[in-house]
Amino acid sequence: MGFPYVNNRPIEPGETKIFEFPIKQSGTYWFHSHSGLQEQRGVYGPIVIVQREGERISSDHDEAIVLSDWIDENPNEVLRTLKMW
Ligand SMILES: [Cu+2]
Repeated sequence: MGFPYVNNRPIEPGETKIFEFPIKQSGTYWFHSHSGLQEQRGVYGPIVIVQREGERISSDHDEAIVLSDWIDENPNEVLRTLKMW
């Protein structure tokens, strides 16, 4: 819901921010941080928006699985290396 210093001020550590926005479609999406290299450090996850009514797939339960690549290197070091090329 925005970028720090572009359309929002950063959310400080320990602070809570509630975003309100109209939901126009259902589906599985993901959220991720745009602060520094937090996304590369794992600040991301799934968001599942279930439609209120209409046709639904019947199941016992749903699970969201997030697949990602990972490197044990410091993200700042990875970025520094990428900028060398
Ligand atoms: Cu993004």
